[in-house]
Amino acid sequence: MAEYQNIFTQIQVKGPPEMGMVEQADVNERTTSTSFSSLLGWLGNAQLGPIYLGSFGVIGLATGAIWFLLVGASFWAQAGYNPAVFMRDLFYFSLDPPPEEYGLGMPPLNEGGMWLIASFFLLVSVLSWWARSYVLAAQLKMGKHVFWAFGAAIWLFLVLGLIRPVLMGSWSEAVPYGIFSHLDWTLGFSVIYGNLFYNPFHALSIVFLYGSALLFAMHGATIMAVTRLGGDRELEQIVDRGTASERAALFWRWTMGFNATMEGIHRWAWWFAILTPITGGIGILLSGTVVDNWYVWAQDHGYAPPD
Ligand code: 07D
Repeated sequence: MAEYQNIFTQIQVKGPPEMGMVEQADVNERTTSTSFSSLLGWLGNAQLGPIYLGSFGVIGLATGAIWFLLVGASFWAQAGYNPAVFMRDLFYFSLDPPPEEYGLGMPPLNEGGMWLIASFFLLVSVLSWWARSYVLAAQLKMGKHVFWAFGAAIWLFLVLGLIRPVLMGSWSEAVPYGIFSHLDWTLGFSVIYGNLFYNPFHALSIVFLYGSALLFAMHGATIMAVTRLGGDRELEQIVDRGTASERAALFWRWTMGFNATMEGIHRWAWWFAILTPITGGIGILLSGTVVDNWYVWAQDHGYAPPD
C-alpha cells in the first residue's frame, strides 16, 4: 500500500466518481457526467464535475457572455474588422462610458450607449453569480461566508461602476472596459483627486491586500511544512492537534510569541480578504463626493506636510 506523504507525492483519488450529497437538494440542476484530470490532480482534486448549473448559473453565464461579446464586438469594430489588427491592438481597444454631458441619461450607442447596455448585463451577471453562491451554500447547508466575502468584492465593483457615478450624476465617472484604458482610468482617478496614496482608505485597503498575501503565504507554508506529519488533514488536526499542528503552533510562538489556531487562521484570512475591498470601496466613494483632493485633505489633517 502506498504511503501518504505530502502534497507533492499526493495519491490521486480516482475511484468511482463522487457525485455529491443529495438530501433535499435539487439533483436535476446538476450535470451528471464526470471526468478525471491527472494534471489537475497534482494541484487539487483530480475529479472534474458534476457542476451545479441552476437558474442563477444559467442567467449569470448567459448575461456574462453577452457583456463579453458586446465588449468584443466593439473591439472588433475598432479593429476595422481586421483580425491581425484585432490581435495586435487588443490591449489598446476600449469600450468607454458616455461623455460627461449625457449625465445619467441614455446616450447614442456609439457614444457610450453600448457601454451602458453592456454594463447592465455585467451587473445582472455578477449579481446572479452572487445569488448562486448563496443558493449553493444553502443547498449544502453551509454557512454563507463565501457569499459575504464575494459581496465585499461586489461592494467595490458597485461603488466603482454604479453607486459613485450615480452620486456624481454622470456615467462618465465609471470605469471603461479595456486593458490599458482601465489602467489609465485608475491613474487618472488618482491624479484628479490629488494622489490616492493620501486617501487613508486606499492605504488601509493596501494594508489588507498585502496582509492577505502575507497571511496566505504564512498559512500555506506552515501547513506544507507539516504535511509530512499529517498537518494537512484538517479535520484530524482540529479534533486532535497531534504533533503536526502542535509543532506548527510552537514554530510561530517561538517566532513571534503568538500563534493562530487551526480554525482561527481562517478567520484571520477571511477578515483580511474582505476588508481589502470594503475599505477600498469607502475610499473610492468618498473621492469627489466628500473629498476633492486627498493631498490637501491630508495637509488639513496634519498627515501630509504643509506646503
Ligand atoms: C476591482 C472589484 C471587485 C470585482 C468584481 C468582479 C468582472 C468580470 C471578466 C473574467 C480588486 C467583477 C467582474 C469585471 C470579469 C472576465 C472576462 C477588486 C475589484 C466583483 N494601489 N487604486 C486599489 C495599490 C495606486 C487606484 C485596491 C498598490 C496609485 C484606484 C488596492 C499600489 C494610483 C483604485 C490597491 C497602488 C492608484 C485603487 C484594489 C502601489 C494610480 C481603486 C483592491 C504599491 C495607479 C481601488 C481605494 C482590490 C480601491 C484601488 C493597491 C497605487 C489608484 C488595495 C499596492 C497611487 C483608482 N489599489 N493606486 O481588491 O479600492 O481590487 O481604492 O503603488 O478603485 Mg491603488
